[in-house]
Amino acid sequence: MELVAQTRPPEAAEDWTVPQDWQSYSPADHARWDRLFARQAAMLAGRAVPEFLAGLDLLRIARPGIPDFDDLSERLTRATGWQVVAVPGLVPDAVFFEHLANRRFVAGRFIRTAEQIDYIQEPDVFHDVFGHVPLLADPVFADYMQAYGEGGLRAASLGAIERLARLYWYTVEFGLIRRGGAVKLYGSGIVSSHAESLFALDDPSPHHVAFDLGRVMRTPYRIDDFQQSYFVIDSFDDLLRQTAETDFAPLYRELGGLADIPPDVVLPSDTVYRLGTQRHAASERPVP
Ligand code: HBI
Ligand code: FE
Repeated sequence: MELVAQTRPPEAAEDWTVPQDWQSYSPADHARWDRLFARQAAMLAGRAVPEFLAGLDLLRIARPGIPDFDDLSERLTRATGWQVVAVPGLVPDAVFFEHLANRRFVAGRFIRTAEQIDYIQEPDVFHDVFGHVPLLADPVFADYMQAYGEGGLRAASLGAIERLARLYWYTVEFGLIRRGGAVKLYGSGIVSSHAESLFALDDPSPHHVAFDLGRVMRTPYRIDDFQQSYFVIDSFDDLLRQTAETDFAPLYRELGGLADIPPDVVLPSDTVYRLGTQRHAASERPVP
């Protein structure tokens, strides 16, 4: 699932980390962060799962400017033992998993340009810190992320990284959660995107389907447009339990004999919370 050819830049350490070099952000960089932050914070009240909003608060991510990873790590370590470390961009899968397994979240240190405000391919500091870090202050989600890293290291040796990447995609990046009779956002790819925060909940196009581990691992995803199906978990406890209690090696073997399920398809065996119209994908209009 590597998007780019990867060779370690000379300034990066063996584990691919680099200093964040916080002093080198310009006033314009901080202003772009503030603009992104203000827009998302306003829209997420009531849409994001409360644990996400609590994490923003606990970690003081609302303070003006791009967060300093050392400050952030200090607060995060007190909450759940996680740290945030800077990397130059996407890192190889094995490096990524090794950091997660050791409760280190790797974050891009660059910030998108003004032209990229609404869409970027490589994860920048806004996606990584605003999108991912708040939930790492939640003890259950924090354990899930570590378990994912450990599972990744095992999946690599079983040739199953693509399947495991689908799990990451449909939970950590684009997951929805049921809470108090409503569906809320928790996936970082959604909460860090203005347009997808609206689309995932308010647009009638996408399906909302109950999360099931094997089902999700059979579902390819798109990286160039809004998702066609979102998978809805019951709780972070349930997500952690489903993954912790599953022996992945036999599951990978079982799935090897089953066809992929296109992302616009629902199965008779699915619990469908909302059957989408799929109108957005059918219109073939790429995200601007
Ligand atoms: N590197 N910096 C960075 N961020 C990611 O989210 C990331 C990565 N490398 C690999 C990767 N994700 C994926 O392989 C896994 O989620 C499967
Ligand atoms: Fe991400």
